[in-house]
Amino acid sequence: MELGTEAQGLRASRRNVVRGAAWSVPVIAVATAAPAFAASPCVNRSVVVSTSTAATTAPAQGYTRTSNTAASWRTADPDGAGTVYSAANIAVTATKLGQLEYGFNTATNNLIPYATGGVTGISINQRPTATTSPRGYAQRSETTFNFQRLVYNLSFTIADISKSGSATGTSAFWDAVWVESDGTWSVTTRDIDVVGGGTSSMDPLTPRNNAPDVGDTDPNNVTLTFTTRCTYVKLYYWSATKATSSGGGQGITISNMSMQLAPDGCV
Ligand SMILES: [Ca+2]
Ligand SMILES: [Ca+2]
Ligand SMILES: [Ca+2]
Repeated sequence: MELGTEAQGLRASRRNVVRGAAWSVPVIAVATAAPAFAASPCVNRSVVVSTSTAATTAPAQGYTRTSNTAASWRTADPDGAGTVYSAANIAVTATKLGQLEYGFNTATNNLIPYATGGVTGISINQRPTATTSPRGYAQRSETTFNFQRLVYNLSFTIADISKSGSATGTSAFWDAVWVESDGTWSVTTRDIDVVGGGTSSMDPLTPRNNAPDVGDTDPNNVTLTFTTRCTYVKLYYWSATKATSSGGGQGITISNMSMQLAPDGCV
């Protein structure tokens, strides 16, 4: 492993919390003539998104990685073989700008599934093309999750928003993330080491200056929860350090994604 790069093993050891599926209860209007057990129209149901590819029912749910720049994700079907609800497809695409390449310890491990220690998600991994490459927002990846139908109450965790080095020394990498979406969201759970609003390139989610995360046991995770429906989430990810020290590979994991889906025909 290069000096100053992040180790998957460190991230694998961190504790994380799995969010269980919370199924909506159909609302039955007692005082009306609604047939027993009939769900109200357009009642959303919750689903989680797994990176498991061991689907046993068609259409398969799970995660299919094509390359560093493309993958497809599919939720569970909210009512299984039932015909009221359908699963949602999520197209994942990545681009990069500046002197940056995909992967942090190998050039082929961007958008890799990550399912360890109770976390199911995908990792965004990148590094400078050379140790002397500049750092900062101009050298960034842009990863988009396009939901191919409206999703409600989206929630996911961005895990391992970290930096290398000491509080006062130089850093080989310094994670910084800006989250763009057509939905409204807020940070609902935040590790104490993570600062920033995450709403622009000038105010990213990032480790506070005196809290390098390498080697500690805090996960430096944040959980985002949406209060409106949305159709996409775009993550701008770069290294905020101005240093040009050796290494510089960096990664974050998008995990524990859950959402609600409307019945077919409802919006
Ligand atoms: Ca179904
Ligand atoms: Ca990281
Ligand atoms: Ca921490």
